[in-house]
Amino acid sequence: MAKGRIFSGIQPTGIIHLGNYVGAIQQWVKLMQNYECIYCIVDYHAITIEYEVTALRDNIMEAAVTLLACGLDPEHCTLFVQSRVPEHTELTWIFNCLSPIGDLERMTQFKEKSQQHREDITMGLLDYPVLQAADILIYKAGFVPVGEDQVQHIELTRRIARRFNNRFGETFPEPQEILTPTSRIMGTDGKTKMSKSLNNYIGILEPPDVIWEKLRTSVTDENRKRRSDPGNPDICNLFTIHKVFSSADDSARINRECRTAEIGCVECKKILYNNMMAHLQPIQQKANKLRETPAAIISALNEGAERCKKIAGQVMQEVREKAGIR
Ligand code: AQP
Repeated sequence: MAKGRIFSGIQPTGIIHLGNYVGAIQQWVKLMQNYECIYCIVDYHAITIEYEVTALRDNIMEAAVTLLACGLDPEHCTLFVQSRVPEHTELTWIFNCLSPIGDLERMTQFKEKSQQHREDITMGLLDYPVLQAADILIYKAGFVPVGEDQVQHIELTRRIARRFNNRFGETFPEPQEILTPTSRIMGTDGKTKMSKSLNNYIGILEPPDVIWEKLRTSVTDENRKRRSDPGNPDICNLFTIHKVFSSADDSARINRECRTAEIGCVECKKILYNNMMAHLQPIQQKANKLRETPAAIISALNEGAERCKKIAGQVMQEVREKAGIR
């Protein structure tokens, strides 16, 4: 018996990276065992910033390949592409009419993305979290596994659900976020959140030599200027990643030996690389195999969309009736 319904999504904006994997996808896989899980490739979110048409198509397929290779199993979860279920955008409009602009302007992601895309700040970018609220609530999902950066958007989703319920009668649950112990991975620059759209990511399907080069040049504890200086793993992004991929013994040793300068950053990175690749290589092999049968992937996505259309259609009907539409 499932403990409840889960919804989460990922944008097809580029190569899926360690942050997405550790902050969200690893958790998505585990949750399939106990929850009814709906996972979505959110292409309408991906077009809120400038994009290339052909790249978007390729990214949608690559996102599906990556998620399946990471262990999502269409027999035990629903995987689909957002735009195939138009009720997401229909519900967004209703929610727009309940959402003060000030709430949206205060969102940290909007402020950060507006800085990155100064020439191109669209309504879509501002409205991103309302669409996200509709993604979750169109399935009346109770839980949303996300990275720390998305917590503010889940809070907004709860506010939107509350506003709808107060105005039109009890309809939506107030969903809770589910965070992993490592819910924020910084980029290779050590300063900003690892992001697909920034040049600071390590893609989980990138070739081993590329991954090594990115790890080798990643920023660690910047106060450690020389090999003989002791380091501080507490402020080192790579130690955060060690705790995910390295054994408890390796992590404990690195924690100890970094503080006494017995181990240097290059050696530490080599250990991390080996442990990480032992984990990622089977995923990479599975992805290569999946790419050989694109028709099977498209068929899984189509089936997922059909299942979602049924739920979303019913919820939208209830929403229209309560809101006095038709
Ligand atoms: N650096 C991160 N650490 C932990 N979790 C992360 N997530 C993203 N980056 C990190 C989580 O991954 C899930 C999918 O993210 P998304 O594709 O919906 O959008 P995002 O958060 O905007 O991810 P990116 O990589 O930064 O994409 P772009 O650059 O296109 O905006 C979410 O659960 C997110 O929390």
